[in-house]
Amino acid sequence: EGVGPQEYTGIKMEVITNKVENPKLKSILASLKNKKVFLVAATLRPETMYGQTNTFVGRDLEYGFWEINDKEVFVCTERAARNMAFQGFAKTKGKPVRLATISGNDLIGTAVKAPLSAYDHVYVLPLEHVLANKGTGVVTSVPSDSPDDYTMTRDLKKKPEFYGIKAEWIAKYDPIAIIQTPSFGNMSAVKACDDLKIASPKDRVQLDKAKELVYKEGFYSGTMVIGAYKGKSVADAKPLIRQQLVDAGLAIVYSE
Ligand code: A2H
Repeated sequence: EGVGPQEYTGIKMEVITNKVENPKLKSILASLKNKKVFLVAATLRPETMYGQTNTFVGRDLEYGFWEINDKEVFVCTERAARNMAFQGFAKTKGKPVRLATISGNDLIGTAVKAPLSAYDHVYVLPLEHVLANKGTGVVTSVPSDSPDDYTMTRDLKKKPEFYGIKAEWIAKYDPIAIIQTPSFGNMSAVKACDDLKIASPKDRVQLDKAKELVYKEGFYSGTMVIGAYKGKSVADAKPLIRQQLVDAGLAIVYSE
């Protein structure tokens, strides 16, 4: 990290308005009338969107509702909105327009559409180490291929009451096989976490090891086993899937 700009894909996860229960979110959505509202999740791995099981936010982070054009509102941190505004994602270049503000805590339990996922909709869940100064503050969760996502969703399934979530927001959302790898099979994060005996999302040292192993294996030796580019290498499929998402209006590309 730190060398040159990082190119992120912002995945547009539309809020399913008629499923919203949180009163604060409900009243904000009512004030936005006919606009579509998207949580925008920043990922370096757009080809893994087939395996999304949920989305993460930081409970204590502050999220803005940013007017992108007459029809669309993005939900992300102010820092990300400023970045995006300079890259053409704002009505007036460089000038983000804030329509409302909400805490991550009030986003938890929101049902959102998950582009490309086998699951019709997924839920917003809490993650402790969402960094305020990276991406959009919204992180898509792919437990099959991300050790962080796997250990966190496993813990949320085990202890929903401890985390203050409804069990149904994650209980039936199992990891989906999306990438075949030579040494970790088709659930590389699950295999690596088991091999390294990672017991908790707080086991940072081992998790960093697992992340490195899984990332190298998946990205450089992996093959897609799902979707339009099934059979292609992950490295070849990545830009094609990113473009497919952008063309469908389901993603944006931005750098920081
Ligand atoms: B990646 P880098 Cl399957 N705080 O997406 C913490 N983590 C964040 C974040 C934030 N504010 N914003 C994005 N991220 C995560 C998918 C994925 C990712 C897979 C495998 C590896 C992986 C699904 N989660 O990243 O520090 C996002 O998770 C491994 C590096 O900028 C994003 O891509 O390199 C990645 O971290 C960006 O991390």
